[in-house]
Amino acid sequence: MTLQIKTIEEYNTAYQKSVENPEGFWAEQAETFTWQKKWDKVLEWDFKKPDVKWFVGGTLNITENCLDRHLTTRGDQVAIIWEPNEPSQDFKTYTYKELHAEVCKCANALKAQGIGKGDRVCFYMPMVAELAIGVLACARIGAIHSVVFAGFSAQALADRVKDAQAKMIICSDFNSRGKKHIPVKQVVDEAIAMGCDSVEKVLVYKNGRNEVTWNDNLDIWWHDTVDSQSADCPAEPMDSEDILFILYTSGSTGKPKGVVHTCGGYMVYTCFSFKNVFQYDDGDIYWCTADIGWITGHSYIVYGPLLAGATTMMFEGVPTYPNSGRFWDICDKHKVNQFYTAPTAIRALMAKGDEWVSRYQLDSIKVLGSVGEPINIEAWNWYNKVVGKEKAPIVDTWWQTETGGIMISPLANITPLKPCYATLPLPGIQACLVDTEGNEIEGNNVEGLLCIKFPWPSMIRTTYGDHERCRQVYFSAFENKYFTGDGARRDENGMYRIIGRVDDVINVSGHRMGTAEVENAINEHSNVVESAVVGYPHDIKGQGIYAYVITNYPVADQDAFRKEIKDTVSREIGPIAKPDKIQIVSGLPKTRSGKIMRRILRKIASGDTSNLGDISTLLNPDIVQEVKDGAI
Ligand code: 7RM
Repeated sequence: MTLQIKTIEEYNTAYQKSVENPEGFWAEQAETFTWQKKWDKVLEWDFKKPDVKWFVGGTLNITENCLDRHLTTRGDQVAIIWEPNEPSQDFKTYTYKELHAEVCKCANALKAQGIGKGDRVCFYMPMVAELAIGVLACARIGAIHSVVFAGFSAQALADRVKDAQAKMIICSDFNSRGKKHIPVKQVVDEAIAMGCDSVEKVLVYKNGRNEVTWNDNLDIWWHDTVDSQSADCPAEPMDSEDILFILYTSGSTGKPKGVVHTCGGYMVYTCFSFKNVFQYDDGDIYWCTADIGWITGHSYIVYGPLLAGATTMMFEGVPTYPNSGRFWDICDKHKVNQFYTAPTAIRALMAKGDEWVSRYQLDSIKVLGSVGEPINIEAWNWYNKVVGKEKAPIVDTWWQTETGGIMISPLANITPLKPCYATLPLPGIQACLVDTEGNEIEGNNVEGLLCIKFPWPSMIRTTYGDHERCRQVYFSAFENKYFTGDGARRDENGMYRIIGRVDDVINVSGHRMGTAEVENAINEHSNVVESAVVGYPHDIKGQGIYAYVITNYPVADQDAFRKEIKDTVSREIGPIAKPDKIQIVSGLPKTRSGKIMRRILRKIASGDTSNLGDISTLLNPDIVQEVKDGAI
């Protein structure tokens, strides 16, 4: 059984041990899992390369730990509750036994289609239970899954499929989210037409009633191939450091990168962090509202909860359909004990009024979680009072796609809370703050750049196909430290508050976006010469996207032009990356070396032009007035 810390003294002891003897600490955790072969060495590391290996020489299969291991003790317990978009439609449940059988059937179907260990399989699938089943089926046979959020465009999907050289895409035919019906398979067809030559098969789960275009050479129905398979599939022996999955995420430059996580360490850490942060106890119903297309869904809908033998819920819909009480309706309906969502959803629901919440009992809720972006004090207070009735601790969990699991967070009912603070690092997480020169900032009541100075089991191993990029982005800024890209404050008690990104990454509704990525998309428009994208404070989304655009020739109809820009971005990346505000400018403030002065653009976008600092050294100081005057 995974260690479950119960008191702050136990936390302190565990933390201390994890720093003094990390190998001993994590070996003890790892012992609680099923290994086909035990590791020879707990840890080998070198942040310079970087080269990090946990549980070296060990062999395991994560699905044996998510499924088989539970069959004797909790085979008939519900593993997954699937709640549909339409409240009138029946929900579905899968017991551990049933889930095991479904995963094995799907795994056998993948094998029958020629998928084997090390092959990449892309998912472009809405939140149906078959997404979790498919992901686990890949893990069962050692295929590497790469889930692409089903809100991304065909172009974005094609980019990711090509980068991973995926042999198969698994998708659904259609998808309903709220009132929207999305032709998922059609997007996959478009992506394939963009030259995804590595794809040999497209496996399609039938989720809708309408017809789809069919290519007999490529397409296969899920029900035609999965349903008839045997429910017994041996678990592929995986080295601790074999790749479990790739997940693409945005950075400050260039194309999204494929973050690579490996089998052993990811397993140990996601289970440990899940159990301890949420204080999950047997019999609890746990619900994380994220999409499996993001890391939160990977680690805290699928792997962490199933490893811990929990009952985890998957929700197909959106918080506002059929009305703004939907989340709370689901909490009451399934007697949810731990509820984990994003500040953007909290703010959106808060804006709809308390009456949507007070209609419901919500008496089952024991723990509330927050993830994805800084939570502002208004949202924190509302979540605490109106949803939690001041009885449920809020765990503000800070972590990243690259960290694989929650890094800094209260442990529910154990760590003292402080609004808007992620509080303390989990055992095993050696967080520190550094200045721009890389000197560690000691003591309390300080602010700096957040780094981690010792490996933890679920950390990023590489960026797929480009190890140098991994080194450069995360390990080159400060010697012997992993740099998070976030700025943080440490208060008088050593508690951390995450301030936000210090690089050119913006966080829109908890979705990470590279400003360069959005600029590249905007520049695809034929009348755009150059653009600059910055974030600005947005009441609901946290940050909104503000685009400054220089055009080739004058724009007659500005509204039409703005719509074209938004359409271009939707096509290149997806609707989530559409700029909220677009300002046409004749130039951008630049340094003498030609760098865009984003600091100035950020200030103007946030409506704060009182003090733009020294602009006299700019290449084109005159442009600042024009940009200010035209601000939206
Ligand atoms: C899990 C996830 C990572 C970035 C990260 C931060 C921001 C995430 C919090 C947060 C303040 C939090 N992965 N972030 N959680 N900021 N408080 N509790 O979101 O890779 O998509 O994003 O999100 O800037 O670097 S992610």
